Amino acid sequence: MITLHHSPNTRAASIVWLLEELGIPYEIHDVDWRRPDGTGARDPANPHPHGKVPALSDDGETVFESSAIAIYLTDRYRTVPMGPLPGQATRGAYLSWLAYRPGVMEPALISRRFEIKHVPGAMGWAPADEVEAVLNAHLATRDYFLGDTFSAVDIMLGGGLNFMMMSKMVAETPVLKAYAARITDRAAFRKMMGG
Ligand SMILES: N[C@@H](CCC(=O)N[C@@H](CS)C(=O)NCC(=O)O)C(=O)O
Repeated sequence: MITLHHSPNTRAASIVWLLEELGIPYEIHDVDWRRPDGTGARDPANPHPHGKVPALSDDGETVFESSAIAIYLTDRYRTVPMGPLPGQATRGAYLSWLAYRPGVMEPALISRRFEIKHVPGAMGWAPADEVEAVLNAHLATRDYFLGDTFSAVDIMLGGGLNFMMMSKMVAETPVLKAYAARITDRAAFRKMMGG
């Protein structure tokens, strides 16, 4: 049985959305975590090495980092194909955009939010305005990150983008607004939101 170490209103929501899209059984294990307002604490019942959420346990294996969890689940569970397998078309794009969320998009936009200066060449991510331009240009010519097909990238990266747009960390453009409406008009998204 899959156990998702989780807390409401965190990045763990993306994994709930993905599990709902896959339609596989899972248990939610709510844990405490260190919140930005200084409340909460690492929970010894959470197997994540930094006490972060999400973390996932499955068949005695622990997976942490949202993108790694997404790859693990979409490779292993094919009830509904939610991402290309090795050797299939768009696998490279799939891995690239999954890595882009924690490696580029989040650090760029969160740094800008906290007014941390971007040092070109030294930081592993790109300036926030450049990230916004890349995302807008990519989504201007396709419905989903991988083209015509909704995939786990639209949950992990697209869901994060939607959240950042709602939090005013990303400028709302007609392209991003239409994309966000497209990816959130889904039963699994509504279930994750508690509807
Ligand atoms: N890179 C991680 C980030 C996970 C993360 O930072 N989660 C937050 C909640 S949204 C957390 O658990 N923070 C607690 C802490 O930093 O100790 C991922 O993508 O899964």
